[in-house]
Order: sequence, then C-alpha cells, then structure tokens
Amino acid sequence: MVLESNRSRKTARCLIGCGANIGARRQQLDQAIDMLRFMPGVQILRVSQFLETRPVGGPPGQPPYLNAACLIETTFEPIEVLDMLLAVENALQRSRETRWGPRTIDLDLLLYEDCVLATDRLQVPHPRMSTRRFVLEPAAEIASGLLHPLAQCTIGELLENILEPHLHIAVVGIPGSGAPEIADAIADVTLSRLIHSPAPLPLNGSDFLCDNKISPRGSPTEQLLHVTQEYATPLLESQWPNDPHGTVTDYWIEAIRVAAELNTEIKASGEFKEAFASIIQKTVPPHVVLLLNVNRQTLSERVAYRSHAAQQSDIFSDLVAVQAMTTTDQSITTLLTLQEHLAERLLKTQDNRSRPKAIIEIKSDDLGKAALDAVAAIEGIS
Ligand code: PH2
Ligand code: MG
Ligand code: MG
Repeated sequence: MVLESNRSRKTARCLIGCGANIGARRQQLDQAIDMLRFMPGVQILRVSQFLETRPVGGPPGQPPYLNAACLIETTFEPIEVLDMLLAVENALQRSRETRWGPRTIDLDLLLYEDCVLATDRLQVPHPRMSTRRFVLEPAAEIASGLLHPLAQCTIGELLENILEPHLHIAVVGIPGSGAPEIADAIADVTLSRLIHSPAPLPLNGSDFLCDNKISPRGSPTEQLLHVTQEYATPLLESQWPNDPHGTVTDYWIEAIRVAAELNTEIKASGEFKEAFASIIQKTVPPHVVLLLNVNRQTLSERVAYRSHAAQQSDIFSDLVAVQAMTTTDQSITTLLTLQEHLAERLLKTQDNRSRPKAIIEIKSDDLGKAALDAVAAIEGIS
C-alpha cells in the first residue's frame, strides 16, 4: 500500500546554527528552539548538545558563546525561514549594533536542502560555515552526512577538513589583490607557518613571462614548468610539518595552470599538462582557500601606487610582474580576466581532487577590512 504524503506543499530540510554569548545563554537557546518547535510549518528533527566556544571575530573581550545546531523540516521557502529566524531573534531581545558583537541569540540558516542562493538579504549555504568549528562541531553531531551543495562533501567531511593535522590555508588572488599582506596578517595572529610565493605569477598573453629574471630562458612551456617547480618545492608533502597552527601560503599552484590555459600557445601543449600534473602530485593541496576579489578601480589605484612608490614601499610588491607589461589598461584587463578564471576554477570545477573543501570569498578593496575577515575565518577553525 502506498501512503499518500502531504503533497500540497513540499517540505525541505534545513540546518540552523544557534549561538548566544550574553544573558542566560542556555535559557535563551532553549527558548529559541521552543519557539521554532511551536511554529506552524516547522518540525524539529534533531537538536545538538550545547557547546561552549571561544568568541571568534568582533570586538575583543567578549564572553564565551554557547553554540548549538538544529535540523528542521519546513514547508517554508528559504526567505521565509530567514524571516522566521529573525522574528525569533527579535522576540529574544537581539540587538544589532556591531558586526560580530555580543548577542543574546543568533540563529543562522546554514543549509536549505541543496539550495544555493545569494541575494542582498540571504546567502545559502551560509558563506562562512565551512571554516567555523563552532558551527561544524554541533552540526556534525546531528547531521554529519548532510551534503554541502557547494563543497560537494558532507558536514562531517568539512569538520574533518579543518581538523587536518597538515592544515594548509591558501590566500588566493591576482597580483595587487593583497594576498601577501593578508597572509602576513593571518600568520601574525594565528602563529601559523608562513610561505610566500617564490616567484611572481606568470601572466598570459603577449606579456607572458617577459623578462622574468628568475626563470632561465627557454620555451614558454619550459619557463612555466620551471616556475611550477619553484612553487611546488615549499609545498612538498615530504617536508610538511605537523604544525597545530597550520601553514599559510599566499599562492595557489593551480593558478599557474589557470594562467597557462589563458595562453593559446601553452594551452595546446600536452607536454605542459602532463608535466604540471606530475609536479603537483607530490604537493599538499590547500584545505582552506581565502579567495580575494578586487574591482577595477582598486586595481588601477594599486598599480598606479606601485609605479610611484615602488622604491619606498613593499606593499603590493607582487605587482612587479605587471610593470613589465605594455600598457596599464592592458595589464589591468589581463589581471581581471585572470581573477575571473581563478574564481571559476575554484568555485565551479567538477574535479573533486583539485577543489579545496572550504572556500571563503573575501572582498579585498579595503585591505584592513579584508584582513579582519580573513583572520576571523581562520580563527574560527580552532
Ligand atoms: N558567531 C559570530 C561571530 N563569532 N564565535 C563563536 N564562538 N560562536 C558564534 O556563534 C559566533 C562567533 C557571528 O554570528
Ligand atoms: Mg552567526
Ligand atoms: Mg546571524
């Protein structure tokens, strides 16, 4: 016999993250979960234990959090779930003054089935969930097998990923995005081992590898493989320490392949593809990527700054690679094209082996703010 289910409105499973760090934390969490329980259109499937955690991000000196997760089933649409969570937060006197400031209650929609959406009001999956231990630990307790639609792995695997003993965090961005500066900031705060890029990223087009003093002369393919080898050396598995603070790099070796694919001459070379694959095979791939994005305006300003202040300053020194290029306009367009392709390779690739499990996108036009976001994302790991 087939039982007719309620087909009038489809139900969706959602994962909700809960937190509180001021007031009667346990009572507030209980109250919030009870309010969800009695909400028409919502059924609570599971609730995790409450976990005391160190505050991550926001003003210093905040009290510790109590965090939890719950799995619900609902007939609501994603935006309706958000409104419901906001209503519960408001009922529990939640104030919103400072970003990541102390709160009586915080309810975040982490996952909604396999839904991926980004609007002004709501982004699902939650953009910072994959590096936050205070989110993943309670979530894994109740929904370890639940799939993250972007990472294409489970909550349990995301937690395992950040607990990795050979943790590799890569700050990835085009020259001028501030990757070296942000990697510095992370290493300062988290005591991570820091590795800077051993050579400028080879750029595409007619400006490809012009006068790169580090590379010996040779065919473009040979030069490119030489740079690949230099990039790979500090990342070799055999030399990777079991450092509890992890290792931060300011480059992603795959960026060389992305740049190469934008160069018609190299793209065709089967020799490059094969040799590249064999070099990177022995390296530790990043477990977490912080993907930086800058706009044209910012990049123009930084290129201009670099050409004036080159001697006195080592900020944005990765832009030296660009100075050899023909015109500023052309070099900026080249960089922005590369930025687009880097993001595409990271976010859209189907190949599970080359895709890091945790990718955090960071707007890097304001370097100070970007550094704070990056540090908060990495701090959340432990
Ligand atoms: N939430 C934040 C910022 N920092 N830290 C911990 N430990 N737990 C949280 O829930 C939390 C946080 C922003 O929502
Ligand atoms: Mg939150
Ligand atoms: Mg929130």
